[in-house]
Amino acid sequence: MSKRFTLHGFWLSGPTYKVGLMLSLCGEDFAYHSLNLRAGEHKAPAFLARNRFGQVPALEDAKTGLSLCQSAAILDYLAAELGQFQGDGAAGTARAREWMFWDFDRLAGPIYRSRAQRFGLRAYNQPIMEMYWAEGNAALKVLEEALAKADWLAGPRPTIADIDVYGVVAYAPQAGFDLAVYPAISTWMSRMEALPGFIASDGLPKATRA
Ligand SMILES: N[C@@H](CCC(=O)N[C@@H](CS)C(=O)NCC(=O)O)C(=O)O
Repeated sequence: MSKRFTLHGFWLSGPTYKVGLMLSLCGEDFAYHSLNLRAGEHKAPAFLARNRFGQVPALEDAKTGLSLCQSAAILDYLAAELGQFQGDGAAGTARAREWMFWDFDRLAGPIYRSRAQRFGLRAYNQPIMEMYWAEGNAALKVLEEALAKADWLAGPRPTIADIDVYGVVAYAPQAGFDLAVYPAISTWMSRMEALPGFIASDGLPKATRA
């Protein structure tokens, strides 16, 4: 049977993982189109028609005919469409979005970029790496303080804010950040990993699947 959602992405991509994790936690089996970023498939006209920004991920929804991009916007859309992992009311929705916007503003850059450097995909100089180190730890400290006071980021239950932020913090060890010094984050990660349908960050398909 054909699937409602097709995720276009790359298995090493954190933003692709966020969307795969959301779909999986929502119990949605999805088709997957793996793009070869080295070959520039994400800049080809066929893909630019799905994502004008030329980046993975993109999500195709066969039910609405929409093709969406930007992982945080996709999580927001899925939460509304599937009625799962939403914040409570307008206030809870706004709180969840605050965390998602903060994530890409403060947390994702230093962690994803430090990881890319370690994987040999980027060649930042020492002062830039030191800046990412300081910025990454400053953001992790903010997260640690929030999670020392509450089990979840935006209300009494897990929301897309937790899924979005988890989709960055999961890569922190590969980026060289030591999560052992952040006990509240580590405990929250265990709570996330215990949710039904959880998939780990290396659990995205490595090839296209129908
Ligand atoms: N803010 C975007 C970031 C997406 C992003 O950075 N994707 C990377 C892969 S992890 C990409 O496609 N890079 C290729 C490029 O930007 O040309 C999102 O959350 O979806």
